[in-house]
Amino acid sequence: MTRPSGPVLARAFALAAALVFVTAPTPAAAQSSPVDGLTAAEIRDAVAVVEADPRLVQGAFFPLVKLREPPKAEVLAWTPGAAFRREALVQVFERAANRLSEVIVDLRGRRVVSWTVQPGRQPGVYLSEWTDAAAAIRADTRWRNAIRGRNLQPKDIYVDIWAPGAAVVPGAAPGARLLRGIAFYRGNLPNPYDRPIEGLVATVDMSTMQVIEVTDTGIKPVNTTLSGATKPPRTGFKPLVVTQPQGPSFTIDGSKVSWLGWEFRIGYSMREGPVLQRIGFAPSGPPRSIINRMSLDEIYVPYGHPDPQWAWRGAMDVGEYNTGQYLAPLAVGVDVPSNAVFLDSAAANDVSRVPANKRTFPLPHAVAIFERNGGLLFDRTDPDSFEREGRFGRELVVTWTYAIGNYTYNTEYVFQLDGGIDVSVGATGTTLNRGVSSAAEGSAFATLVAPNIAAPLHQHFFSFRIDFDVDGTANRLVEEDTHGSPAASSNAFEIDRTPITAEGFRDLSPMSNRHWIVEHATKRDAVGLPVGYRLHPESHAPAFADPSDEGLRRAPFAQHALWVTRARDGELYAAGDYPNQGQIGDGLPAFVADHQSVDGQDLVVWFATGLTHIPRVEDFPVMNREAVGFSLRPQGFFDENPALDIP
Ligand SMILES: [Cu+2]
Repeated sequence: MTRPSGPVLARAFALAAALVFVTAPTPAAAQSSPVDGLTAAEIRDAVAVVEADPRLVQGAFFPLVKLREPPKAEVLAWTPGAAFRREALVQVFERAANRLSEVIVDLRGRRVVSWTVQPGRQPGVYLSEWTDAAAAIRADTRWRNAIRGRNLQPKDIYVDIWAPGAAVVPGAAPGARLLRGIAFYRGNLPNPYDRPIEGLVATVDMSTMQVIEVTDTGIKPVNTTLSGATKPPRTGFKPLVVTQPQGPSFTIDGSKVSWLGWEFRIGYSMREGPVLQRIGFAPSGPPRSIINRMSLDEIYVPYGHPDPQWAWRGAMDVGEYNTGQYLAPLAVGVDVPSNAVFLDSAAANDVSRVPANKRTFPLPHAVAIFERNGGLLFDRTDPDSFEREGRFGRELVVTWTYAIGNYTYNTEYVFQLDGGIDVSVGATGTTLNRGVSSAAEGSAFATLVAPNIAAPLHQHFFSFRIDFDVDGTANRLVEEDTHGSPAASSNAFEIDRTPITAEGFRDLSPMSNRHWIVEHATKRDAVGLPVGYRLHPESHAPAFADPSDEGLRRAPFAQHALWVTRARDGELYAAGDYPNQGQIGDGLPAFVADHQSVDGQDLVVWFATGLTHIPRVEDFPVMNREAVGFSLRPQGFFDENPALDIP
């Protein structure tokens, strides 16, 4: 949602290879795998092949370069050491012609496999556009006059660039690629997001680079001072040290992480960032498959303010901005404890025909992996002797953070000793604020967070694509609702189990404790129950926009929390491949349109967790991390508690 300073700075550097573990000793013979993200060298090779093709026009941009993942059948059939397909997807965008092409490059054969024009489709906002769109707005006389009309100087203004979302811009050419700029006072102060300049929005046609609209709905007070008085640091902190004198209990081989019975790989995409692959677990012996692939595939952040300068704002951060290129450099003592091991990555420079050492920019410390205390795992106490049998828990945390505009999103996958996985996404940063003239104005559809500053109500939806393979690919989704059984007895309650046999969607139902189980179609545990994994929602956020709202209609995962589809190669994103200025019906509605059977099939669960953000005064000028998520727990997957062997 704004200019990403980190990647721009990082462009000054070049990185030899992506996915480098910089703290842990690198194994001598790290094996690569079909699901590994592209290395910096592979990005260079892929772009070089495209640049050698006569179809590439002068000045074209590369908004996205990522691994074209092999068909799932090939991933499942692959064994370490065997040969595998290696292909890249390179988006080519011709700015003046407003034309997107998608090029598949065979990295082994160094050749173009296909070059496909995608008429009417828009790539995500790419890095060069942040500066180019802001420059066009800064040069516009109407905009400059609007700034001066507020007794401010254009040089003191930070222009925040946004995908247009649901904006309707009179005068825009049909299908024009648009970006919008909103304004904040920067002056000589850090972080401008607590100093909104209300009422002023400019729209740029990104083909002509002309500002086609400047709307100014009137002058509101502007905060031009540093928010939050400088206070002396709180005192009394004693050192809190985490040490692992013998090193971590996990090992890393290439992209593969192994930890106390767990095994998984960490892939990477410039679109959604790190992707967990091939997740399996068994307390002893070879890991049993649980999930083939899991990623945070889309985010949707709709604002609930009716003001026309706000009604269009609904950021779809993953697909509209390719969040994978905005991974923040994680730091000990800020993001993670001192026993963390880091992973670096790299993303592609969007400018064509740059020198090879500028082709990529590094994403240092893109992923962190660490163990942490899990508190009490279990205890039982003998009723006669009071002798306790207890175990202390331990967790493996895999985490990364996207810094995208005023928000920072932090994702944590927490692996448990008993086969559980807890997934959470945290939002921190500064709320998107507006200037207001009165407390009453600031309290309508918003929270007044400071004098003349209000934070409009909004929601954050996070879609997770979870390609379950519970003990194999033949799976079944079952919905469980709990309800009272007064006919049996006033105290009685029971469970309804409803198999979801066809592609479609399901809604949250906290009042019936609704959760879902992905079961193997035929396998049973020792007592005859289906082998399965339970998905339990930990938060509940129904969309509050009207169903007719254009933004909501383009975000199917905000309409219904759970969708189930057949596992199909290429169906990776809940709002489709092209959500920027996208089309209603793309993504999940299209995937489920023919209602194929998912009964005993290879299925994918798309689960959206959400946060309804009613801002508090305490969220200003920076909000503390607020997290939402869901948990995955074995249900009948094992024949008894799989943590009985914990020492
Ligand atoms: Cu928020």
